[in-house]
Amino acid sequence: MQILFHAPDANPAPWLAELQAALPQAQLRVWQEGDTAPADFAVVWKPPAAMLQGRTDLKGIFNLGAGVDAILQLGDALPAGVPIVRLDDAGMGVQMAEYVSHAVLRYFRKFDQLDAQQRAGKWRFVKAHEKENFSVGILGLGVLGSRIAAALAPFGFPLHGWSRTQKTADGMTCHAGADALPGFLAASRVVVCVLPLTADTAGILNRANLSVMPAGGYLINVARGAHLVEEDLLALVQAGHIAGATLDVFRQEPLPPDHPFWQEPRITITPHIAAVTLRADSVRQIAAKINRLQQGQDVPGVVERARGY
Ligand code: NDP
Ligand code: OXD
Repeated sequence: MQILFHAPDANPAPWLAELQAALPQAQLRVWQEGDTAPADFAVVWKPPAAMLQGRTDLKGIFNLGAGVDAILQLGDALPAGVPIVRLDDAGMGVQMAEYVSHAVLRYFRKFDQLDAQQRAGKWRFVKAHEKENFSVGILGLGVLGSRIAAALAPFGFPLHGWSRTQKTADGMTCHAGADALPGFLAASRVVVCVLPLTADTAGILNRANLSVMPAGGYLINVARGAHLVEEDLLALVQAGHIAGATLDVFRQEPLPPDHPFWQEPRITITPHIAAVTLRADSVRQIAAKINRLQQGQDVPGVVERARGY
């Protein structure tokens, strides 16, 4: 079994060693420009078109992340009929739960204000927001969105969720489809975006939609930078309708030094670290799926190309 590897931001050596240990029968190689020798599987992050074009010999392409926007933008360069398999949680769910819980609680308990008071040497009582009016809405109720909802549930915030197909979940009001978006937004004091980036969801965090949120709303975007129209958020924060935001993803990454977000204290910036790809968990998951595919069995996490996730 031949496996191609390509992950430009990672050191390939430990990946190859761990994949080899998990799949002793495999022969692994880092893909190089011009390599068209046969292969059975590819393990990739942001692959170039030349790596995958015409490779109908592949039995599966494993994406080293949950989001598949970067690979799907290769369009017709992707070999038809070859399953593209994304990471299903693989240790990202708990990281997302930690990140979003932290951001929600920080805003709810006004820790920014408390930090500023400490820096100024002030001892002053600060009341949390009122919980019954502090509803949290999650855009995207898939693998990561449902893990975030489960982490927030014990705090007792009214919870809302929005997805393409209707869900039911104890303790959460579930909204589905484009027509239900305004009702979801109007009901969500805090909006957490954990949607895949698709033609339908690009730019969804725009002025019109963010304006539907209650005054004093707060945005947490852990999905993709292109979900957010950045100048619209800035205008709404500066106008006071949106109280602030915690953003992990941006249209341009790294965020350019002259980007106005850096100068806006109500916007908290993190460098796309909400949930990182964990090597051991990912290797375990990919090896198990390769073994299943080799035996002709189905695997979870196969991307529906037409729907974009
Ligand atoms: P899933 O595919 O499991 O879940 C996607 C959810 O979004 C589903 O509930 C789906 O609805 C919903 N959805 C998709 N399109 C629409 C639409 N048009 N309208 C309404 N709902 C829609 O993805 P994951 O939870 O695993 O990951 C989500 C995203 O998180 C990734 O695509 C990636 O961009 C981002 N991510 C960011 C990371 C970071 O560090 N910042 C790390 C990992 C992921 P339905 O259930 O009905 O299909
Ligand atoms: C992912 C990411 O999609 O790291 O997994 O953003």
